[in-house]
Amino acid sequence: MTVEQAWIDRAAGLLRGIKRLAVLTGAGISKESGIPTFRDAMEGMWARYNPQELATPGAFERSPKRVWNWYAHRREMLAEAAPNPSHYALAEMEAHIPEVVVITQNVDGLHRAAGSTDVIELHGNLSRVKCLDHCRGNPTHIALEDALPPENAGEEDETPPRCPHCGAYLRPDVVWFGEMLPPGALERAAQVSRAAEVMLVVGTSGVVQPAASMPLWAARAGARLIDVNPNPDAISGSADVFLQGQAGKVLPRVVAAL
Ligand code: BV8
Repeated sequence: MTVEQAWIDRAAGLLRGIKRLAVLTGAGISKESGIPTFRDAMEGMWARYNPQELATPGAFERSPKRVWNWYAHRREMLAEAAPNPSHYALAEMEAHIPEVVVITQNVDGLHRAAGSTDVIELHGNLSRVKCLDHCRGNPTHIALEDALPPENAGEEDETPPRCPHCGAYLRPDVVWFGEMLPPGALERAAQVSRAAEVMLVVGTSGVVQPAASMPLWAARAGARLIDVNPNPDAISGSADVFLQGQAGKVLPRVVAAL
């Protein structure tokens, strides 16, 4: 489905001449980089798990090595992934709009890789691991090559790699369901949402909180909303412009029309 040029022009019209743009992105923007969204059925050995059951502190407590392996698998997929035209289009917007802040739910680091200079990672970053016990402060980041090896390697109760300082398990530096968002990230994302003249929402189902409330905070403070998604999502109905299409096809056209 190709979005009518009139709608592209309408979105570009809302963006032209503004000073402050907030962008909220979700897993959908990375789909064209080959990274499955949370809604996609998980492939292969992970097909029988629901991400929301694996991305929790309880899952890690019950099966630390399984959860560790799931994130190791995702890190391997990420190693093959590159930013797609939608990531580059957002980076290019910085040439047209003085302040562009990308607030992302994604943990893949692709916005910075594409050149966006102001990115708030609400849910952490898959490429970083940290000590489960925050033994040198929260977070205590550990380079994987410095980790102590798993205990009981090859056994049923094999552990994840461990912290070289205290021996606790390592865990991915991401925000699990039921965990607080990084304090600085949430506060700044709320402030940026409320100060924005336009919020551009890309590739999110608008389900996961508190990220999903940010377009509401922006609109209540007077921002116009543009939503980009091939499917209607929880935000489409309240958007000033809903561009129903793939971000990698739509966003470059919006930038070209600026
Ligand atoms: C918290 C890191 C305080 C891990 C993730 C109300 C208030 C506060 C909390 C809650 C609340 N209600 C419920 C909660 C609890 C929970 C929550 O939101 N649950 C949901 C399921 C209802 N929230 C939390 O726990 C948060 N913590 O609030 O702390 C607290 C603490 C305790 C108790 C209460 C409150 C923490 C949430 C963070 C979870 N971690 N990621 C990891 O990645 O492993 S979230 C995870 O889900 C990813 O970040 C991912 O981004 C997100 C899924 O959402 P989307 O990004 O939207 O992706 P999704 O797959 O859903 O949709 C993709 C969209 O893309 C689709 O619409 C599709 O159509 C579209 N698309 C597809 N292709 C394209 C496309 N779009 C554009 N172009 C394309 N080509």
